[in-house]
Amino acid sequence: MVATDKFKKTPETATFNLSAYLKERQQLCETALDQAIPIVYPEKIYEAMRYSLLAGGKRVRPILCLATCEMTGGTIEMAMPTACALEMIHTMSLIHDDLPAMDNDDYRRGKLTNHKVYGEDIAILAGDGLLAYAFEFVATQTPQNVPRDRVLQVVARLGRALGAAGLVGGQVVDLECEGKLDTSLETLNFIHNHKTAALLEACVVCGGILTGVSPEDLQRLTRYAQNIGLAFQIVDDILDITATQEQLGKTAGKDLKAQKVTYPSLWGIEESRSKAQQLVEAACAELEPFGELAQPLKAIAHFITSRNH
Ligand code: GRG
Repeated sequence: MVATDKFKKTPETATFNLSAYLKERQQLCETALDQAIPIVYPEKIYEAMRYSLLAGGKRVRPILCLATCEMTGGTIEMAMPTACALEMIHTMSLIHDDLPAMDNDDYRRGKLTNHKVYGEDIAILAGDGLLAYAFEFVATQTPQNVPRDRVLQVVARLGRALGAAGLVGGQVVDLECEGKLDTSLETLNFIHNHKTAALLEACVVCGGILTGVSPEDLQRLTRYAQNIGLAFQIVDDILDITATQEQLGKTAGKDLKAQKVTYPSLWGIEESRSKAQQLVEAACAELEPFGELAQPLKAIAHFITSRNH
C-alpha cells in the first residue's frame, strides 16, 4: 500500500509549533543518549565518548528518524535506539573530522574538541567506540515489536551510509579537494551527497524501514531526504561565511581559509539561498501524500534553510 491509500489527506489548518516540537524531541533525545552510555571501567573512554555525545547539537538526525517513524505509523519507542545510534555515528564523524589529520579544529558545539581535551589517541578511540556501540545499540535495544528483518535492514543501511559508499567516501574526496579552487560542481555535489546527505537520508529511510513502509513510500522518503540533505549543506556553507563562531559553536570562515570550493563560492550567497529554498520545496512536495502527518518533517525541512547555527 502506498502513502496515498494509507494516509487520508487533510487540509493543513492547525499551525504547527516547530520550536515547541523540537524542544520536546531534543529533550527526549538528550535523556535517551545520556542513559545509553553509562560510565564504567575504563572510565576515560566512556567519559570521552559522553563528552562529545552530550555536548549539545541540534539533534536534527535523531529527530528526523523519530519524525519519519511516527509519520509512517510507528512510535517513538520503536525508533529511539536507531535515533540514538544515528546521533552516535554523527558525533563520531565530528570527532574524527576535527582531528589534526583532518580538519584540525579546536572547537565544536561550543566546546573544545575531543582531542583537545583527551588527546588524539583517546579521541580516535572515542570515535571508534561510538561507531561500534551504535550498531550494538540498534541490534540489542530495538523493541521486540519491531520485526528482526527490519532491524537487520536498518543495520545494513547504516553501514552503507557510513562507509566508502557514504560519509567516508565523501570525506576522502573533500580532503583531496582542499586547496583546489577549480573543483567542479559535480565533484562538490559528490562530496556533499556522501559526506552530509547520506547520513540524513539514512535517518529518514531508517525511520520508514522500522515501520515497514512500501517501496514507493521509501522512494518518496529518500527523495525528501536527498533534497533536504543538499539544502542542509548549502546552508552550512553559507553559515560558514555569515555566522559568528559563537553562533556556530565552531571556528567560522574555515572553508575560505582551507581554500575549499563551496556552493556560495560557485553561485554567490543569494543564489545559494534560493537553491536551498527550491530544494526544501521539492522535498516537501514529496510528502504531500502523507497529509497532515507530514507537518513535522515539512517544518524541519524549512527549519534547515532558516537556521542561523
Ligand atoms: C563515519 C566511519 C566514519 C568516519 C568519519 C570524518 C568523516 C569520516 C566524515 C566527515 C563527516 C562530516 C563531519 C560531515 C559534515 C556534516 C555536517 C554538516 C555537520 C554539522 O551538522 P549539524 O549542523 O551539527 O547538525 P550539530 O552539532 O548541530 O549536530
